[in-house]
Amino acid sequence: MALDSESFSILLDTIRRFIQERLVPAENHVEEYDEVPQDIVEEMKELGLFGLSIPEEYGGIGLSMSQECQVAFELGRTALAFRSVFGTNVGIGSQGILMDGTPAQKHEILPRVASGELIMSFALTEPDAGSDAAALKTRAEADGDEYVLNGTKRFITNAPRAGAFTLMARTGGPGASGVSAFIIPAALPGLRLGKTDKKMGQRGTKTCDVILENVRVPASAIIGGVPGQGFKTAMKVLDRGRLHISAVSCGIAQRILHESTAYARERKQFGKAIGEFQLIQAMLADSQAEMLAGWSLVQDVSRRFDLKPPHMSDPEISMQASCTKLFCTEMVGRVADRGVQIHGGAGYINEYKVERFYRDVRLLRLYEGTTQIQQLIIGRELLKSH
Ligand code: COS
Repeated sequence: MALDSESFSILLDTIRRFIQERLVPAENHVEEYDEVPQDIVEEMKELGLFGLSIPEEYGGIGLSMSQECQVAFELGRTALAFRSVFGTNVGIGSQGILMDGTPAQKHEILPRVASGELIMSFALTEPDAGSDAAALKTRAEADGDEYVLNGTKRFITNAPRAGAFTLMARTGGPGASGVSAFIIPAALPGLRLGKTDKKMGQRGTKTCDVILENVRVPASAIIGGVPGQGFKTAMKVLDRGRLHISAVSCGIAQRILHESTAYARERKQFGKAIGEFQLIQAMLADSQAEMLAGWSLVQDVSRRFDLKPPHMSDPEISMQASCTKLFCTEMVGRVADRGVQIHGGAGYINEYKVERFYRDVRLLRLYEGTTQIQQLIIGRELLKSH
């Protein structure tokens, strides 16, 4: 699956223009009011952004992974809250259904996801199960041809906006093989949301708890209709998500470099622009080199990802996706830190964009698997295969 190269290049130009003309000017609004304006959300729907990764047969644009990463790079060049509005529809919220869903599930859900009519969110994390995802406790008890769900999901991105969840719950015994993935409509009796979380950064993105108390769904709500497959579905979804997040990391690194270079050119000390000092140039140069290394890695691994069937997992590619996330998210942390350093005292003031980007990028090293989880996946695979 991929968009032909001519249409893709037109799409990329359109998205670049939309970012420059509509999103960048709205960054201060998002920071101040902690929300993405609704007129911008409507424009995102018209542009097809909610359906970037959904195949054309379900009403989406049908980008390949490497094309999606190029779009994610562009979206990284503005406040990360904008991407988050449709990020779960493009990635972790929808891809489990696309990879492992039944034909009926795909036909029912994906066209609404692609149009943006339905916001899908991904509910894996719990109060006692984060990195150790297979330890999740939310129970789904079989009752005739229904399941009854009880438990709490935590830090769920887009839950306050979601119309439905791809939600992992335990239908069997302990460990990964006891987990099933469900499609859970948000409006069901017994499902409620916690208070919206107050976060360090990424103002305008919304996360909260999802609490399930005797929520009933038909057995047909299990993705693919087969219990016990949900952990693998979640892992496959995260493999792709980690590449997407890596591309976003490179995009925001590029933006921070842009802000830092502009400041270094303008700001004068000791009678000249600070950019003329080699110690400032060294910081800019390190950031540029590292950003380029990260972006090359994303492009290479996303192309490899596209060579395998999208619903199949390949331990080598999973390992490479983890290498990419590890490198790119750590890289943008360093780039943001240097960005603040180049700005001096101004870098600590909210009016300058690097202050908020510094806070925003901190999350990239945490969600969709911490750096330490990526190290663990890479280490395990090396020991298995060498
Ligand atoms: N694709 C497909 N299947 C996978 C997979 C992948 N990427 N990774 C693991 N699996 C399969 C394994 O092959 C295994 O299947 P079998 O039992 O048939 O052999 C099963 O899933 C269990 O895998 P494993 O034994 O490796 O599970 P662990 O509990 O040891 O944990 C980690 C694996 C730590 C890698 C996993 O829990 C993880 O990624 N944690 C981080 C979760 C995360 O990213 N959370 C962020 C929240 S979402 S924003």
